[in-house]
Amino acid sequence: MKRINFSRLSRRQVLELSGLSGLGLLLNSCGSTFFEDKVNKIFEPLNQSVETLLFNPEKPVPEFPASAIQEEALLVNTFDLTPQIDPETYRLTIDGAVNHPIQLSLTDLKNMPFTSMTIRHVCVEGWAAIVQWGGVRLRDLVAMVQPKSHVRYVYFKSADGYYESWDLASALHPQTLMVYQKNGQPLPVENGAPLRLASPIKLGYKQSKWVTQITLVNQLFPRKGYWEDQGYEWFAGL
Ligand SMILES: Nc1nc2c(c(=O)[nH]1)N[C@H]1C(S)=C(S)[C@@H](COP(=O)(O)O)O[C@H]1N2
Ligand SMILES: [Mo]
Repeated sequence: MKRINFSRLSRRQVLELSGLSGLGLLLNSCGSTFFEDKVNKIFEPLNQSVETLLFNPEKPVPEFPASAIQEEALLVNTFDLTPQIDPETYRLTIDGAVNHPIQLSLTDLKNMPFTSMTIRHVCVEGWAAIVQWGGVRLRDLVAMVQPKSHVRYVYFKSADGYYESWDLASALHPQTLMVYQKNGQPLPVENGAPLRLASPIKLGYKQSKWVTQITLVNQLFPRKGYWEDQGYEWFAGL
């Protein structure tokens, strides 16, 4: 994995990221509900605390060389209409159980540290493709909003009505990215422009396209995800 453009991080952003150091003080004091405890038991050991996961990133999955990219193999898989989003007015909202909810423009996102990865995308329908994705780490976005201690899951809302939920550990994996680039080019609209999820640790249907809102929550809602609510597995790990 390659990280560049560190110098483009503003002083304010660096301060915001480092503001996490005070997080530990706020944590583990609030009582959790019976339901939450039950859910946490079921999904253990997924439910490590947000601060543990932010400060101790999991090991990366091996990546592929650029020569392995399979340009034609990534099939467009969209359940309904393709939303057309104006990149100028687009805003990504990050909210929920956080101390500092934010709205980011595409320019804000492009000014954050850039990460590129070449990984395999696997669709449950029986096809796969090696793809290069470029964008920002979701963990950097989560760090910016300063999550509360009881955050355990992350919801993603898409402009086409798609929705998804992820466990926190997978969302904070160093190769879980919000991307605006595919195979070295600006992300095409059919693949989720202006911004989509990409990660080598989850099946294709977990990787929401056209993401407009990321919400950090302490428990799963009855609606877990577009395909999950029709019987597909929720965790969908690779
Ligand atoms: N918003 C949204 N995201 C989505 C989907 C969708 O229909 N809508 N399909 C999912 C499925 S099943 C797969 S395999 C991948 C496909 O991504 P691609 O169309 O860029 O190949 O997107 C996922 N993300
Ligand atoms: Mo898929």
